[in-house]
Amino acid sequence: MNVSGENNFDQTSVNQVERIHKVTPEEFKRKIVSSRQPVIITGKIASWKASSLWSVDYLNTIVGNKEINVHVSKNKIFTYDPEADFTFCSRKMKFTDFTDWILQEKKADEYYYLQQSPMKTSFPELLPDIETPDYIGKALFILTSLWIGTGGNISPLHYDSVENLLCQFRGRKRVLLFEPKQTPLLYPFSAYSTRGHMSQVNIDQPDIDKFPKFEKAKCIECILEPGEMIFIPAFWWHQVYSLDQLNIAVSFWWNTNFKQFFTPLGRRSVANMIWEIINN
Ligand SMILES: O=C(O)CCC(=O)C(=O)O
Repeated sequence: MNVSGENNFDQTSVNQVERIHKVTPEEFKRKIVSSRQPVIITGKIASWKASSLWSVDYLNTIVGNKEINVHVSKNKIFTYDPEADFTFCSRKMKFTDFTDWILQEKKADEYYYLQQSPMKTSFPELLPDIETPDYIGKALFILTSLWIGTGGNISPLHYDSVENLLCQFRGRKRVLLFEPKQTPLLYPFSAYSTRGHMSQVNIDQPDIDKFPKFEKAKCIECILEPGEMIFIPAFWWHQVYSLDQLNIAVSFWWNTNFKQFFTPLGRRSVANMIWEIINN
């Protein structure tokens, strides 16, 4: 594996993210969720108002200059800050100042990402523009989040213990995915820490002396285009690069089948959750 320049990983046996056009809810459950493989679904979000309406001008009109909370990074990698007790470093700003900043596209000392902002509480005015995909059972649904940022933003390698449909409305995203059984090669932080679901490896510049097994890691890579949604199964590791100046996405999370918690990574995640409950 080339570990020096651009990350150029070996591919897994699956090696491609399949694109499927508008599957039915029944097919989604039977073929996609049960396969435990990431899949891109095309054609599903084209009819949502967000697909045609969500320009900066429209968002400024609807959201206005209300105060929002954005994550801050000096190097465009948006992760927990050791100096802020391993929480995200964040800043309050007016929504319109944030969108102005995005459109300026200039080099800066710090960069901003509206990352995983819960829509119900933070952007209820935008909820009429989207639909909860009919793939998600009402009883299992957890959270809808809004993501707005600029090209170059990186959400570093982590897994979530929930099923995820990440829907892309503006700009593209490059998504690297590592299947759960690659976990020993990805050096997660201790399960007994806030970063238990994150990898210690900077996969763009891996320190192979410190993380030698990472050289054997294999991933699948895809570009998520506007108008597409990607299903990221619970416990798949993912690192996401925003491409293009304006990047807008919405993610939908829902509970996975309890059987997933009996896998090695599932058990690790339960230990991490218990640790978090005890320590919060
Ligand atoms: O889009 C991103 O930057 C990251 C998305 C992600 O990690 C997620 O939806 O779980």
